[in-house]
Amino acid sequence: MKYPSLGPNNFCGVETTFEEAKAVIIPVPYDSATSYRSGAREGPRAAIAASRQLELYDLELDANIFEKVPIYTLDEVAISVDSPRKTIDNVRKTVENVLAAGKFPITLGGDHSIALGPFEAIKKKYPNVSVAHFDAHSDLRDEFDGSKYSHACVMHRIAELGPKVAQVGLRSTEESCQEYAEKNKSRIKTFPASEKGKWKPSEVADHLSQEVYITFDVDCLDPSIMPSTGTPVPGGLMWCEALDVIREIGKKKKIVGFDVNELMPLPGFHAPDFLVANLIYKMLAYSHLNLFKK
Ligand SMILES: [Mn+2]
Repeated sequence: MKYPSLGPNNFCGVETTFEEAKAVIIPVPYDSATSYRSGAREGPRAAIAASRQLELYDLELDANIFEKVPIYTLDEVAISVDSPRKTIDNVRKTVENVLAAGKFPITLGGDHSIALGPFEAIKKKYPNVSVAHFDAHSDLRDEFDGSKYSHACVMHRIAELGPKVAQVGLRSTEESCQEYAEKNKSRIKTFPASEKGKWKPSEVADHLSQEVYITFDVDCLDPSIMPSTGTPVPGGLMWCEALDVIREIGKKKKIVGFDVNELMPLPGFHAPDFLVANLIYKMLAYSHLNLFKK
């Protein structure tokens, strides 16, 4: 006798192979570079578990997103507690393999430090790539907690590789970060959460080069909808506000990969986990808008 089931334990709970996939989920259960509350290592598993409840048909795009962009979920990347750099290298190599196979990489943190891995791989393939950075924090510190690879340093590590950066939803930073941003103001542009409504999504897209990598720290969102994160800050973007920016980037530019990080699941509170599953699914669609008629 057959019982109804949620399908395999992968993103969206789908029967799929690596060969037929257009997009690949890369789970990275790592949170040793966090500065406040840890637990983001549980993020990928929680997001994947929640994603199995997604309705694959999307009302906005009038299409089954999965049918247009089949997704395959890789095994979790091996992490190292010896040094963040070793974990980041493992992530970079995995993303390089996914890119070499001609597939679209989606890296799931884990804390934000891991975003350097996919960006290094992307930058090698797309030298002129720019970065749309969604976050409550600037993450521009050169060093934190005695490490250059703290999650508070990830955007400094990315920015020093030379891309243009749009920081969206910012509301927490400190002097050295401000000085660094000011020194590099032709490349690094801030779209603070406190001024939302004053800047337009199109201005974010216009600052970026043709190829765009998105790194999305879920604490960019307001803690009322995203309490499940290690360093929450009040006054963030709401769901539709964040989607409006990503959709605009997808319309005007070519999104070449993204990561979603810093989901720290709270036991018994599943709405934020499901939000992240929805976010990934929407970002996947906005990264392939040419495949949809709407
Ligand atoms: Mn953050």
